[in-house]
Amino acid sequence: MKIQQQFLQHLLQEEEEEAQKLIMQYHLGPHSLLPLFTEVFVPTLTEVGDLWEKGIIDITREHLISHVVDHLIANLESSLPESPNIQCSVMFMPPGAEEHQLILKMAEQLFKANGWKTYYMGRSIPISSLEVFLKEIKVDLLVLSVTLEKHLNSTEHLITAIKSLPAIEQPKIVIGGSAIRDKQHALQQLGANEYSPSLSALNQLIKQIKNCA
Ligand code: B12
Repeated sequence: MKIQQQFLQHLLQEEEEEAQKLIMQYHLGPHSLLPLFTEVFVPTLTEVGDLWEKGIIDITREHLISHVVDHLIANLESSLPESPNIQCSVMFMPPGAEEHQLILKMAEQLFKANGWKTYYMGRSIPISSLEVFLKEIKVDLLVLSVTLEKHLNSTEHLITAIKSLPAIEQPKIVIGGSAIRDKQHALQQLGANEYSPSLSALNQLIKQIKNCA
C-alpha cells in the first residue's frame, strides 16, 4: 500500500502514534519536507474532505484528523537540520475568520528549513495590532492563504491596510488558496505582490530569495 494510503488508514483508525512513526520514517529517508507535504499530507487532507462531503466520515472525525495533522506538522520542526540564518523574516496569517490553516503551517516549515525567521500569527489578529507589530519588527514577507470565498473581502481589507503603511514597514505579500482564481485575481483585485498556487511554487520562490539583509 502507498504510504499516503497507510497514513490515511492510521488517521481514520485513530492510530496517531503509528501515523507519527510512518511520517518520521518517510521524513528521515531520502525525502525532504516538500514531497512529504505534497505527496502525503495534501492528498490525505483532500481525501478526508471528500469523505466528509460524501458523509462517509462525520465532522468529529474530520476535526480529529486535522488536529493530528496539525500536531505532526509542528513535530517536524525538531527533525529539521540546522540551516544557516539568511536574515529574512516571514509572517503567516489566515485572513479574517478563515479557519483553514494547515497549508500555512506547512509553508512555515518550508521557510524554517531554508533559514528564515518565522512569525506565525494565527487567527483574529486586529489590523491595528498587526500595524504596531510591523512598526517594531522587520518582516520581509507576509504569507496569506484563503480557502473560502466569503473571506476574500477581509483579505482585500487586510492587504489594503498593509499597503498603506510606510514603505519601510511593508512586507511583500504572497497569497494562495482555493478561493483565489488566478494570478490576475491575486495581484490586480486583491493587491498581493505574488500569487503562489501550490507549495511547490512557494518552495521555488523561497529558493530564489537568497538574502534579505
Ligand atoms: C481540515 C479542514 C477543516 C478544519 C481546518 C483546521 C485547520 N487548523 O486548518 C476545520 C474543521 C476548522 C474546517 C472548517 C470548515 N470547513 Co473545512 N476543510 C478541511 C479540509 C479537510 C482540509 C483543509 C486543508 O488543510 N487543505 C489543505 C489542502 C489539501 O488544500 P487546499 O486548501 O485546496 O490548498 C491547495 C492550494 O490551494 C494551495 N494553497 C492553499 N493555500 C495556500 C497558500 C499559499 C501561500 C500557497 C503557496 C499555496 C496554498 O496548496 C494546496 C495544495 O496545492 C478541507 C478539504 C480540502 N479539500 O481541502 C475542508 C474544506 C476546505 N472545508 C470546507 C468547509 C465547507 C468548511 C466549513 C465551512 C464547514 C462548516 N460548515 O463549519 C468550515 C469553515 C471554517 C472557516 N470559517 O473557515 C469545504 C470548503 C468548500 C468550499 N470551497 O466552499 C472543504 C473543501 C471540504 C469539502 N469537501 O466540502 N475545515
